[in-house]
Amino acid sequence: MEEYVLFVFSLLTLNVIAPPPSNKMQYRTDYEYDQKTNAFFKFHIDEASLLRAKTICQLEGAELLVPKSKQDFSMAHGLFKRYPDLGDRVLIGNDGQKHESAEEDPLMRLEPSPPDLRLERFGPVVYDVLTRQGKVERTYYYRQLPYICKVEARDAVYDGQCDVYASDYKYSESAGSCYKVPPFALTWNEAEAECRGQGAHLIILNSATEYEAVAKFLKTAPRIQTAVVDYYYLAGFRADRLTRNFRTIFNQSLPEAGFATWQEGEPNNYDDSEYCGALFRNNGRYNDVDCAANFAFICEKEAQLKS
Ligand SMILES: *[C@@H]1O[C@H](CO)[C@@H](O)[C@H](O)[C@H]1NC(C)=O
Ligand SMILES: [Ca+2]
Ligand SMILES: [Ca+2]
Repeated sequence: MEEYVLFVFSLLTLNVIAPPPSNKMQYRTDYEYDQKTNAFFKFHIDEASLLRAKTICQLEGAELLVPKSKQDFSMAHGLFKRYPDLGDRVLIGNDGQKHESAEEDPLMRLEPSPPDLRLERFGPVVYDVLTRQGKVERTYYYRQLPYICKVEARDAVYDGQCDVYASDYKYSESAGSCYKVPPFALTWNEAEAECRGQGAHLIILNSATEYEAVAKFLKTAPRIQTAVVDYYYLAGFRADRLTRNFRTIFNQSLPEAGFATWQEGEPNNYDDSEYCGALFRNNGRYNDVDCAANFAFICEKEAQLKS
């Protein structure tokens, strides 16, 4: 007992004096830690409207960057530097301060209004941008821009049982895995990247037991409004373009993975455009769907073994 107490004590002391490098702060694999701000950042080089940028940051458990401190500006500057070709402005959140208007860029007015501009209906679209030179400017013309998400270390969620950097994963004891339907629809490639970002992967059924657990999970799974149809969920397998052999993201055939039951009449490769895997909401069976269409998807992470 004394030895045990001593052991724990020395561990604690060690931790206080010098945290080992393996203990370094971690969030989603696509976020990076900055010690000076004690926060995680992600530079989204894909261009988005203000509404979409805010939404995506939130879905990633973060917020659209509102640069406040010197360290925020210096971090943003560092992120900018990695993309010399990117352009000179990123979208940022409104800090409530007054800022000079950005110089008018005549090109902006030629761009068509995006569909989700209609959602931003509370007055004129006014937003702040951060320039490469570190200046905050106010803009009145609509334009899609890259953006930066930030989450404070204390707000960066880690689910220890499911070993993922996200909340709301449902643990299934019989399957030994955790599942989540993120609240937005994506293409197959984007969905797989999003699951990976959380530390998970697109779902793969590995046994009849897991199939049953997932069929049950699907009965209460959310329907995603932005999906082209709301009764499929993307899964972690796809077909080779030439052979149409389906393999999982871990390069197993479906029988090797442990479950290979298709819905009746599937895979039908409708319109020769269905090369990606999905499962039916009503019974969990497999279907082939269009890789480029936006569908809901299920991320899976094998649960941590309890010690
Ligand atoms: C996947 O597995 C197949 C069959 O075992 C093999 O021929 C192929 O090289 C593998 N692909 C990758 C990317 O490892
Ligand atoms: Ca699985
Ligand atoms: Ca199909």
